[in-house]
This record gives sequence, C-alpha cells and structure tokens, in this order.
Amino acid sequence: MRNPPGEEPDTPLSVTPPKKWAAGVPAVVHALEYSLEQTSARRTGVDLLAMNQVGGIDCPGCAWADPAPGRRHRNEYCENGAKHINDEATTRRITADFFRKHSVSDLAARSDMWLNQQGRLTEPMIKRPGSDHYEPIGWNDALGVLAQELKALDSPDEAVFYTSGRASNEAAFVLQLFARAFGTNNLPDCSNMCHESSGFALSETLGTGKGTVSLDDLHHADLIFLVGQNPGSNHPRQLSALEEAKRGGGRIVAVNPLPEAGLRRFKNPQKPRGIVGRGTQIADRFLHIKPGGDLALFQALNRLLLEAEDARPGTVLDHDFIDAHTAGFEEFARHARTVDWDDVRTATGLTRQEIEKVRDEVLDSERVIVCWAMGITQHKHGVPTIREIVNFLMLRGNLGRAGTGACPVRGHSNVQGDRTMGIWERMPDTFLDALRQEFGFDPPRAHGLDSVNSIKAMREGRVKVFLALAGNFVRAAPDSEVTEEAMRSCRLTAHISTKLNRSHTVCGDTALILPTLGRTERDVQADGEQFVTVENSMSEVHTSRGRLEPASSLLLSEVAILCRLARRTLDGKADIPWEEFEGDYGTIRDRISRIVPGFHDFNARVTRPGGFQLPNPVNEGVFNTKAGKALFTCNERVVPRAPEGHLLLQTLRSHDQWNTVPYTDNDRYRGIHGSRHVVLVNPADLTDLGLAQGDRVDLVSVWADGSERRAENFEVVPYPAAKGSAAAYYPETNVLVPLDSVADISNQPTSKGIVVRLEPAPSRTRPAPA
Ligand SMILES: Nc1nc2c(c(=O)[nH]1)N[C@H]1C(S)=C(S)[C@@H](COP(=O)(O)OP(=O)(O)OC[C@H]3O[C@@H](n4cnc5c(=O)[nH]c(N)nc54)[C@H](O)[C@@H]3O)O[C@H]1N2
Ligand SMILES: Nc1nc2c(c(=O)[nH]1)N[C@H]1C(S)=C(S)[C@@H](COP(=O)(O)OP(=O)(O)OC[C@H]3O[C@@H](n4cnc5c(=O)[nH]c(N)nc54)[C@H](O)[C@@H]3O)O[C@H]1N2
Ligand code: SF4
Ligand SMILES: [Mo]
Repeated sequence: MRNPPGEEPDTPLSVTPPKKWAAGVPAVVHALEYSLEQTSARRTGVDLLAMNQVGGIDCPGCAWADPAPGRRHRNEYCENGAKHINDEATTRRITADFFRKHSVSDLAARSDMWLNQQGRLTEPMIKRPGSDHYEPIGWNDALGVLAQELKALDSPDEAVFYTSGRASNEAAFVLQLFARAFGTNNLPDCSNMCHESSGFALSETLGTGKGTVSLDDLHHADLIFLVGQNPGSNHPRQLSALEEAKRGGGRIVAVNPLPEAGLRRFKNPQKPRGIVGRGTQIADRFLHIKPGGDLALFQALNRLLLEAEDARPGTVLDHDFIDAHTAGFEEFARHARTVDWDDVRTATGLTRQEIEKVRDEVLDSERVIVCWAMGITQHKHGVPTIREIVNFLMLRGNLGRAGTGACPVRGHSNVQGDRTMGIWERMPDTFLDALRQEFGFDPPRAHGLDSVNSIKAMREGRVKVFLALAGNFVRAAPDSEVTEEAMRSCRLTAHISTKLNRSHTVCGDTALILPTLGRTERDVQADGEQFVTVENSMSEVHTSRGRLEPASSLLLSEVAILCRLARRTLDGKADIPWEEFEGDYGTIRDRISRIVPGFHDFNARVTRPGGFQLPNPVNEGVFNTKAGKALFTCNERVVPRAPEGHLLLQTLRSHDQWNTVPYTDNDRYRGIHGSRHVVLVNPADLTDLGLAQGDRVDLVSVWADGSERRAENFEVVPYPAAKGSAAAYYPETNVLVPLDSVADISNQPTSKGIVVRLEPAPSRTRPAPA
C-alpha cells in the first residue's frame, strides 16, 4: 500500500548517532518550540503550570502517576506532556469553510500529520450519502440522525461503540450505560490493541487485571526490570521515579532490542544537576534481546532460581509466600527445569552467562519490580510472556510487599479508568448485576465485540453503525486497507473528536463529526462548572479541571453529547436521568460510587488533594482467581524465527508523535530527522542483505497462509537494533499486519514480531510532498 502522499516529507532525511541520554535541557527547549508554533506563548505558560497539579489539568498524555501532593515539582510535566497539551490547546481552528474547500477524498489523501495540524474542530458536520463533502449541521439534527440510525437497526448488536483512553471516567461510564441500556456489549476500546494481553494474563494468574505497584514501591525497589518499554519517549516522568530508586541504591535491568536513549542516561530538567551534569545512568545492565525472546528469558531465569534453591535449600525461594498464596508450583517447577539452553540462546540472542548475571542481581535483591509495555503485550505470545513474569515474581515473593510487584505501564492517560467504568466487551456479571440493580434494566449478558472482531463484523455486514468516543480507529487498527473498507461499508460512522484525523475521512454512507471539549477547557453545564476524573497506571483516581475558554462556542462536552444521544435514542426506555447527569457530573459519580467497587464516597474522596487510590486485592493478600490463590503457570516454549533473508519487525512510536498522530518528522533520541519512512536495521544484517544506508525498500510482511502485505518506499537506516530485527514507525506500517494476526488468548493485534523481507526499490525516489 502506498501511504498518502503527504506522508513523505519535503526535507531530506538526516541521520545522526542515537542519543545516549534523555529528557535534559534540549528536551524542554524542543517542547517549547512545538508549543509556540501551536499556541500563543502566554497561553502555553498558563497550561503547563496547571498540569498535573492538585486541582489542575491531568496531562492528556500517558498514564504515569503524579507524586504525592506535597512532593510535586512546580513544573510537574515532561517535554512530551507539554507537546500533547499544546497540541490540544492550539489556536488553529477548522471551520465550515475548511470543509467547503476540502472534499472528503481530498482529506483522505492527506497525511496524518497534516490533518492534525489543521487545528481544532469547531462545529458538528455531516457527510450525507452520495456527497463528497462534510457540511455543517446543528447539534439537534446531528444527534437526531444518529439516534434514527440506531433505532432503525434490526438488533442493538449491529452498533459498535469504540472508546479511546483519553475519555474521562464520567464520559466512559455514560457511554457504557447508554450502550447497555440500548442493548449491546459491543464496547471495543484502544486497550484491545494495547494492554489486553496484560489484562488477560494478570486476571488469570493474580485475579486482577491491574498492576500492583505504586510510585512509592518504585522508589523503594532494589531491582527494577524495564522490559519492552521506552520510557524516555513514552513515559518520561517514569525516569524521575527511576532516578529516585537509584538514589536509594536500586538497580535497573533494561531488556530491549533497541538501546533506547531513556534507558541509558537521564538528565532531569527539574533539577540543576540535570541541566549541567552528566545526568543519572539508568540501566545498570542492558540485555540486547531479540524480539519476542522475553518469554524464553524469564523461563531461563526461573530455571536458574530453582537451581539456586537446589544448591542452597531454603535461601532462594519464598516458601512461605508460595505455600500460603499460590497454586500449581510443583507442576510449574517440573516444567521450568526442562528449559533448553540452546533454545534460550536462539530465542533471546543472550548468552547463559549474561542471564546468570541477572540471576545474581535478583538473588541480591529483597524487592523486585517488573515494568513492561508494548514490547511484550503486542507479540503473539504476549499472554504467556506476562504469565511467566508473574511466575518469576512469585518465586521470591515479590508481590504484595512494599517495593515489589507487577507494573504494566499504561498508555493513554485514562485507559485504565475507562475499563474500570465498564468499557469492555466482556464485563463480569457482578458489574452487570449492579447496573441492573441501580437502573432497573437488564443489561445484555452475551460478550460483545472487541476491536478486531468489530472490524470483521463490519466487513461481513453484521455491524452497520460505528460511534467513536475519541481516538482514531482506522489508523490504530491493523490491516489498514481492510479496516478502511470495513468502515466504508457501514451505514453510519460518527466520531466524538477534538481534532481531525484519518478516521473522519473514511466514511460510512453517512458520517458525522461531533466536536468536543478537550481536557484543557472549562466545562460549564446547567449546574455550573464541572470537573472530570481519571485513573492513572497506579490506580490513583483524581480530578482534572480545564481552564481555557473552549475552542468554539459550539462545542459540547463528551458527557453532554452522550447524554443527549441516549435521551434521543432510548426514548425513556430505561429509568436513567440523562438530563441530570449532563447538568451535574457529580450525579454520575454518585451512581458510580454505588456500582463500581472501590468508589464509595466518590465525590467526597476524589476532591481531596491527590484523590484516592483504589485498593489492589493482591496487595491485601487476596487473589480473586478460581482457586482463590495466585496461579503458577506452565507456558509453552517459543523461539521466534524469521526465515533466511527475513527480519522480525516491530512497529513503534517516535519521540515526536502521539499514537496515530505524528507531530513532526523527527525522532530526536534515535537521531532520525526529516522522515518517518525509515526502517532501522542492524548494520550486520544490512551487509548480509546487500543493503546500505539510504537504500529505498518496500517492507513486505509474509504470513503462514502464504499471503503478503506491502508498505512501500522506506529508507534504510543502519541502527544498533538486535541482530535479526528491524523497527519502523506506527501507524505507517499498520498495513503490514493482517486482521487475523492476533495474540493468543487476548486477541490483541501483533504489532511487534512481524516477519518481513526488505525488497529493494532502487528506482523509487522520494515522492513530491502533497
Ligand atoms: N510521546 C508519546 N508517549 C506515549 C505514546 C505516544 O504515542 N507518544 N503512546 C502512549 C501509549 S497509548 C502507549 S500504549 C505507550 C507505549 O509505550 P511503549 O511500550 O514504550 O511504546 P512503543 O513505542 O511501542 O515501544 C515499545 C518498546 O519496546 C521495545 N520492544 C519491541 N519489541 C520488543 C521485544 O520483543 N522485547 C523487548 N524486551 N522489547 C521490545 C521497543 O524497542 C520499544 O523500546 O506510550 C504512551 N505514551
Ligand atoms: N502498528 C501498531 N498499531 C498500534 C500500536 C502499535 O504500537 N503499533 N499501538 C496501539 C495502541 S497501544 C493504542 S493505545 C492505539 C491508539 O489508538 P487510539 O487511541 O484510537 O488513537 P489516538 O491516536 O490516541 O487518537 C487520537 C485522536 O483522538 C482524538 N482526541 C484527542 N483528545 C481527545 C479528547 O479529549 N476527547 C475526544 N473525544 N477525542 C480526543 C483526536 O481527534 C485525535 O485525532 O493504537 C494501537 N495501534
Ligand atoms: S510522563 Fe506522561 S503524564 Fe507525565 S507529563 Fe509526560 S506525558 Fe504527561
Ligand atoms: Mo496504548
């Protein structure tokens, strides 16, 4: 597939050596450059100081936790948080005139970056059947069209309601309530493509889908593993927590096929020594692992721990923890002892000595934490890998004690909260029972569609209406061409959005753009000014209050749009006070407090400085599994292999993008400037493949059924990627992953570990910019 022409930059690619440190002074200067281009300087200053402060705006970027209220820095944000907030607070506007000038087909040919740079959406728009233009429509009519289409469906299951993790708890709760009162559990979300593997593996083994670690735990850990995540770009304030852990004597093991800048050295822009000094070394040990080798790595470590216990009985394993809290140890131990060292070497690319050194670090550490993200979850064997991490933690009782635990590092700022609020196609019966009791209707019980299955259902004509609460579904989902065709086959597609993106250009017969307030903006309703709430990666729930004047007087809040739609669609079918909810979000929180465990006295507790932390049963010694205990598991052996002449490709984020939205063509920490159409490959692999820096290639993914997918015209960049691996940016490479390529059990698309060959495309030159 050729990506839209606008994705090709008009400046030449320049490559400099990857950076050896992250988040120092250049980081701050760089954020301000982007901010100033998007907003006025004065406005920028106002936003940033309110960010992540008590009573202020929750950063709309990642889900990293804030320090305790008394310990927050005056500038409690990172370079990328500043970019994200200013991307929303831009002073650029998209008006009806813009859509008169640009047809839908014109917009569909533009790049993701161009679409985002046009500014904030300002009024509801409709594309009517047969037309190639969006035109203005009033809110009443827009919601009427949507309600009409929903009511005309043969079954509520012909509608799908997607949520992206920037939506607030209140909006998410209202959306799932509406969908279930309407009659469907079709509630896919971005989490289906993000940490779904973590949710499945942790629920099965520990009885909770959430991480068990707090910021304080990280500060007090002796040993922290950073596995398959790039904190320097994607969770920059995590580096401050790691720095603090190191000051207390903690050590860090980073496991990654790429030597990411943030894993090496951190210059803390909040501290004078970060500005003038050499910064803090982050990783004490770096394991340059092959993609997908993490399962084998943790299996090997577990075998080594069992053998260490054999040599010094009673000194290595935490028998008290294992006996009191776990099941399945004996079977696991038998299985673990059969790990084959040749397989481990092939799967990981690491030597036994390297892994033994890590074992020694583990044996020297009382308190161990494992953090992970997309480098683990997005593999076909993501679920067994996380189960094996749980085995590893349990062997030495590294769960439920201070300074220990499992830490899936969440992406979107409220992705975890949206799930807590019931955005999931398979919420447990206890939640549905509570809804019934509170609102007096019978929620559907059959599981709904997740993201991948929604696309399949659209393609097969089983889903006819698609409504998104935030996000950019067609760019986030795999198999871009198939996904786009599926969306186009819908009767109606509608998006509640702040900014223009490609999903608005891939339209059903009728398409609606429903523009909404962002986090930064004041939200005034019938009962006065409102705030919303969010839950971070460490299960802390707190408020977010916007301060800026809305980008347009025609914007409605997410909650208002959904409540009005529900009223129009349900015609009083369930006894739900939508008008009251819209006027006073506190009334939504009252209902949440009666339905969602851990939210008692929600309104009172959430307005305390810093909010409150949800209890994690694991930390109270409670394991809500079938056996009532934490489960050891026996996991398959996986040795990822690419056939001769092929590489294992990962699709990942640059430093200058927010998910499907690139801000610039640069990836400063990796030394890439001026193009995103690059593929990073180990120099030795390039020599073997007969390729050199600057060569142009097509990326061709090959699949077990013999099918192939192609992404055209990428420039080769030699890079210290693990031998046999390659990396290229998402979403330009989503076209390479077929819809059917999903992680076992979690059904999460496999955005990492894709077998590709690089096919020379010597005659191609850089296409002219759009
Ligand atoms: N600036 C910025 N911040 C973001 C986002 C953004 O787009 N931009 N997105 C947010 C979201 S939604 C998410 S989910 C998070 C994502 O945060 P990350 O998980 O850090 O995101 P990726 O860019 O996918 O990077 C994956 C990392 O895993 C490594 N990796 C790949 N394959 C393997 C493997 O097989 N084994 C190991 N050990 N490592 C591997 C890659 O080299 C890379 O360092 O970031 C959040 N924060
Ligand atoms: N190949 C590949 N594919 C991937 C991934 C990968 O690593 N590789 N990562 C996956 C992951 S981890 C994720 S989380 C998904 C991300 O998938 P999504 O969450 O669907 O995508 P985003 O790019 O975060 O969505 C950006 C859009 O959200 C809208 N928006 C922003 N703020 C607001 C707001 O406050 N309210 C509303 N209503 N709308 C708002 C804007 O219109 C903006 O254009 O992509 C997944 N896809
Ligand atoms: S680390 Fe994440 S939450 Fe914190 S300021 Fe940066 S992007 Fe925002
Ligand atoms: Mo994510």
